[in-house]
Amino acid sequence: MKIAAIHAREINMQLIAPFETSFGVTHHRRILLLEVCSEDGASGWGEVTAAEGPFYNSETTDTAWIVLRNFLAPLLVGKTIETPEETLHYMAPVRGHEMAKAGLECAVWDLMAKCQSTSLSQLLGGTRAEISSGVSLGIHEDIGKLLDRIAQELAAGYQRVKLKIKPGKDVEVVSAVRNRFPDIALTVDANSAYRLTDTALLKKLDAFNLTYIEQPLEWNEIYQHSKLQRQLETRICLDECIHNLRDAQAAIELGACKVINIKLGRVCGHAAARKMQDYCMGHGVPVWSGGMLEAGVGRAHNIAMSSLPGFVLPGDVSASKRYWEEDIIVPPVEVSAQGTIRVPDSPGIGFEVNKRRVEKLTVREEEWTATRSAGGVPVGAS
Ligand code: OSB
Ligand code: MG
Repeated sequence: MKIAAIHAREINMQLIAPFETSFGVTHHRRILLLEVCSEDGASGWGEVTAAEGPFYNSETTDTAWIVLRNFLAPLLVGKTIETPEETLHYMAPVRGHEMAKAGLECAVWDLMAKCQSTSLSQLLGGTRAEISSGVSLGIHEDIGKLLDRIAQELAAGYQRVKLKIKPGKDVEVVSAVRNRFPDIALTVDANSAYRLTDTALLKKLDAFNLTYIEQPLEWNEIYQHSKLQRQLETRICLDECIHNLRDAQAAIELGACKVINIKLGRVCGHAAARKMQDYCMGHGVPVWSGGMLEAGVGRAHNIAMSSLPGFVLPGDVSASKRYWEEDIIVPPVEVSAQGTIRVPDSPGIGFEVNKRRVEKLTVREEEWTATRSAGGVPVGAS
């Protein structure tokens, strides 16, 4: 299959409610959508999960656009691809920029699946017809409102609740939630807000029977987590500092975590995610799908990934309506009363991209073709 063009669009979308983490508040999203087109007119969709600012990781919507436009697209357009795994190989000269690469890699997987008239889940080797869904709840000023919100999510069927925490919004909040909901599957996510010197405070969380504590320490630091894990009863789940299979291997060997959150964007796409979950499964480390406040395309890719056998814990992949007035895919992602999402079996990601809605939300678009990139990597090209 020859990649003829890449159509890039930036869409802007308002979140239904602001989402607060230890590193900031998000009100609206600036999302890059990538449509990879083959010579014969078929296309596949990917979503770049970089955030607006470099506060979760170092990428942003704008850095992804530049790197895609000037470096990644030229490496891919005009190439003939037999298997989706080759996509990463072509993009290998570019270091880092995992989320930008993943946007393209995921689009190629969708395209390949469509060309083979098979579902993305099936092409990946997924084994689940439905996946388990949990919710990630932002930091709330008011504990009463947080408790009400949790009650509402549990009533909707969600199987696990994850609370964002930060210094000053931790033990007291978790204690109140545990008191009110003694039996629910409960986790916390610090997004790197603590240091090893906070060990005594973090040990207090051992009292609340949490399924895990997500990314308590530095975003780029595995070793410190191994020191912390030795002192905690609660399992550590790493998110920010796992970028590839080697990071996962190092973290597991060092005892830095006992659970891993896999995000397609952070690990460079489906091929890498699949290898990681396989390795983790072989080492008794449960994994689950994280989320990055994705629109429908990213959400659909997360669902397909979560159908792989290593994804044994509920993910942060929840219903479209928790985020958006109207999603960009049809049908929107829906969650059953049992807290599950059905894995589509129609071709590709299994959801239709609502082009009319996408057009309405688009603030910039460009098409990158082979002609423009003829001559290889246009370093510094504009
Ligand atoms: O750490 O998992 C995270 C959102 C933005 C950046 C980082 C994270 C998150 C979430 C939200 O937890 C997950 C979601 O509902 O998409
Ligand atoms: Mg996280």
